[in-house]
Amino acid sequence: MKRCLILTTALLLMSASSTLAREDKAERWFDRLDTNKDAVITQAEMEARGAERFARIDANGDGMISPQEFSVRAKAHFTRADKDGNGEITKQEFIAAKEQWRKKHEQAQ
Ligand SMILES: [Ca+2]
Ligand SMILES: [Ca+2]
Ligand SMILES: [Ca+2]
Repeated sequence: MKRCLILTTALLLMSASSTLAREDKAERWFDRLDTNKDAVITQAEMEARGAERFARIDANGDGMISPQEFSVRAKAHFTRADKDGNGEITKQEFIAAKEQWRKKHEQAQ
């Protein structure tokens, strides 16, 4: 279940950055996972990355993501994207949020 959730989250995050060229995206994704920069991704590196992401969502740190914790996370994303706070995300707001997310992650490189 945990792995499934991590995978789903990873896929969501990957699809959110679809404006980047596919190869460029794959390269960045690889670089981010390859924490010791030896050009290979070990299972430990993969798991470390997943654990980090998991820990960010697991607000009370009990090692499980409850539906509430997951929806808190989703709600935070929604609130951030909904610039005018009217409870709806327009296409413009969505595109702007995606762009913002992409820039944030590029800076984090
Ligand atoms: Ca490595
Ligand atoms: Ca929890
Ligand atoms: Ca709005």
